[in-house]
Amino acid sequence: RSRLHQTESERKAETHPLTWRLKDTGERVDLADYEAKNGYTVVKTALNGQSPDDVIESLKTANLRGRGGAGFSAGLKWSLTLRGEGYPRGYLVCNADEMEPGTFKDRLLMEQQPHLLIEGMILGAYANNSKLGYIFLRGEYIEAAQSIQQALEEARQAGWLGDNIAGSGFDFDIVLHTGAGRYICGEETALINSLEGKRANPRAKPPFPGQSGAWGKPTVVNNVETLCNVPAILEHGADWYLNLSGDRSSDGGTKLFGVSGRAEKNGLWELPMGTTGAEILDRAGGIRNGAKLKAWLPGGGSTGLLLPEHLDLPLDFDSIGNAGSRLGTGLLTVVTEEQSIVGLLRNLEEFFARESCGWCTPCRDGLPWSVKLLRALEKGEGEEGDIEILEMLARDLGPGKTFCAHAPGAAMPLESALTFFREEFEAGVGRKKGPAGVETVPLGE
Ligand code: L3W
Repeated sequence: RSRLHQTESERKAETHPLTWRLKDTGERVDLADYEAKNGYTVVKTALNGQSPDDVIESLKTANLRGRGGAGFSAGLKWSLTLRGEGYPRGYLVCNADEMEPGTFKDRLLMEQQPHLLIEGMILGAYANNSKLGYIFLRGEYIEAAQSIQQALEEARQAGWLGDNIAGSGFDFDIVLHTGAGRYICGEETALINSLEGKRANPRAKPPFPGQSGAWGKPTVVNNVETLCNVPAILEHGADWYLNLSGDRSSDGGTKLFGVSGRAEKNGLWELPMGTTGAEILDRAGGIRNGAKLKAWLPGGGSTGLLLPEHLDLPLDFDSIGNAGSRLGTGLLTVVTEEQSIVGLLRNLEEFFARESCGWCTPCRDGLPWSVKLLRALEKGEGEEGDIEILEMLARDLGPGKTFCAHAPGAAMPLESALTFFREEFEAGVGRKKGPAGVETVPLGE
């Protein structure tokens, strides 16, 4: 079970839009619990009192940026969808294919609070003129699937899904679609192909899904956490939401931040956007067994490594981007001095190589090549020139060289590791065994 390390008394409706209704026991918040805490009231008021454009305007003002990792403005995405007379109604798709290494935030939301997601999707569908929504869920998330399925039944029976929702004349329902557990299905156009029953290869963009997505119709794809922010923004207002980050970040709002790897107390916290890595690590009780921090990934395996000196940066999209990495999913992976950076990269690149769809050559052939070199360097059996090839791969798998963001995501930790920890790679050249005293520990322990 995903762990939220904030008690009910710490979480308030005024400051914790995503988590204030959760129970300390981690039990699922059912419809009765959810409605008792104001659940679905904003569906009634928004669908009867606001136009779709009003909803979109609120999202834009709140500066809600995509929580899947890319940080694209949700309001802008919604405003770019084809709409109006003559256009067929499209689809709203929730990207719940959470598989980024070290990331488990959406699982908590779906297992424990599925009605918040459904409420966010109803509002999203209203704004985008969609009659049907899909939740594309990672296949291994069995408990989340049960939780969502049960919540969908409850919502239908209560009239929150179906025809004429809250007497507004708006019809909407949601289909839960479970995937087969492939990372590439989280790429929005691969997800759409998979939903259509095709092989999950990404499509070229443009056209963006908002113009031509599932079955050629306008399709909006949003991450779980992004959609879960929508009800509170409409209930309390865009300015309220923006101010939740105070002067920590101009991004506004809160974020589910988390820690995994070698911290004392791995888990999740809902904190203002712009909270620093140091504060989050502090909440996690610091590094396990008093070890020393060597590096950290700010938001999953497809983000660049940062150093201890970066811990005081505000964790938001621009600050982490300016430091040469990406906020990504905002779930930190802690790497200590005893761990091998070459081993860490070998582990990550094995994952990315395995999860490549194989559609374009640099990704299909480049990622296994990096794995081969990293395995050799880890064993101390690397050859002269291997590091230069890895540098070339990090460059040639970068943005703009491949069909989708998969290979550029894989290149990011590699490039940063070669920049910050080159001596560890050099130590693996021409030796018969790994560098003394450096232990290799896989991620995801
Ligand atoms: C209309 C335009 N729409 C961009 C839309 C686009 C998409 C969104 C972001 O993901 C991230 C990376 C990792 N008109 C538009 C437009 N859009 N320009 O905005 O697009 P983009 O291309 O910036 O990124 P992306 O390919 O959607 C890349 C993260 O994904 N990642 C993995 C994440 C995994 C999880 C998970 O397991 N939960 O999140 C891997 O790279 O952080 O930043 O909707 O259509 N002109």
